[in-house]
Amino acid sequence: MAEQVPRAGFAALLGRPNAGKSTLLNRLLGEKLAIVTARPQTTRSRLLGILQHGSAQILLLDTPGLHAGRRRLDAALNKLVAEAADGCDVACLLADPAGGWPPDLEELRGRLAALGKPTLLVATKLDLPASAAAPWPPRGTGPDGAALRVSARTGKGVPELLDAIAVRLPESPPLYPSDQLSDRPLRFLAAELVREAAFEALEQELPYALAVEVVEWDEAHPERVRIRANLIVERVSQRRIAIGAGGAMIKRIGTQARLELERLLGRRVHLELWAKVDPRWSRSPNRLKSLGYS
Ligand SMILES: Nc1nc2c(ncn2[C@@H]2O[C@H](COP(=O)(O)OP(=O)(O)OP(=O)(O)O)[C@@H](O)[C@H]2O)c(=O)[nH]1
Ligand SMILES: [Mg+2]
Repeated sequence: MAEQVPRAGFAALLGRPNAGKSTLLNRLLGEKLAIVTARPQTTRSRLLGILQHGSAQILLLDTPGLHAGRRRLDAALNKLVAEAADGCDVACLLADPAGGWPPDLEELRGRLAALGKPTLLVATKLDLPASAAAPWPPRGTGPDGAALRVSARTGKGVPELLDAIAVRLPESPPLYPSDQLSDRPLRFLAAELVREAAFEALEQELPYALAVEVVEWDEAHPERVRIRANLIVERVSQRRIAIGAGGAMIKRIGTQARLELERLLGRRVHLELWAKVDPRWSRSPNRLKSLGYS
């Protein structure tokens, strides 16, 4: 029988880069909130998605992938992951089973167990034969985690995952207004969509060194929103790549980003993109903060 007690709380999606956390967040919400790319380390901040499931309000937290980098940005991201893990009511540890069970995830699982946190072990990418064929739950993870398999691509296993999260949340009235989708302002989501378009267009040419800031947002025109954004890179050579021959690259990024922004805002968008050099952006605590990464 369906449970009627109102519940509410935070469910963190945790895992290595590329495990499929952001894709799953979008699938669980039924909306594209988080950006997704084929390259690891796409997510750089904690992103809250708010969802009603039966009588439970699930506050889903997308997080950056756990990784061992030593740059200031890496440290800031891993701190966000640790905070999300410690602060959540239910932890979902995600891994593509085709890649095995990573030691840092096992370490995190141990820490969550010591804290007494309800933990779900979630195998992702069930639609891929290699992932579906790999054993789950991983050996040696002990009996304390409930194990599930999902595909964010097809939606298989998603209702079961939502049920499993909901029953583990504390009894509580809703914590956010029921019509709110996220805790992030549109301006931040817009900057993320531009970053996604840039990551896709630039492929491997600009590995990590790109950030986006929205510097102007003008709704004075009744029919369209005018947005000006900077692509921030660390070197002059990277700026040249981001602009491309005759401006072709930045134009391509702008066109793709504009389509996504129009979908997000439900309005026509005039997007102006500039490429800027800031050699210190990923090392400056203030900069990381103003970009929403810490
Ligand atoms: N086939 C398949 N691919 C998936 C699925 N979920 C995610 N992917 C792909 O896996 C890649 C990484 O997905 P993301 O959702 O960005 O992964 P993430 O865990 O958020 O990665 P970071 O933000 O880098 O930590 C993308 O190319 C996705 O399209 C799935 O259920 N099936
Ligand atoms: Mg992500």
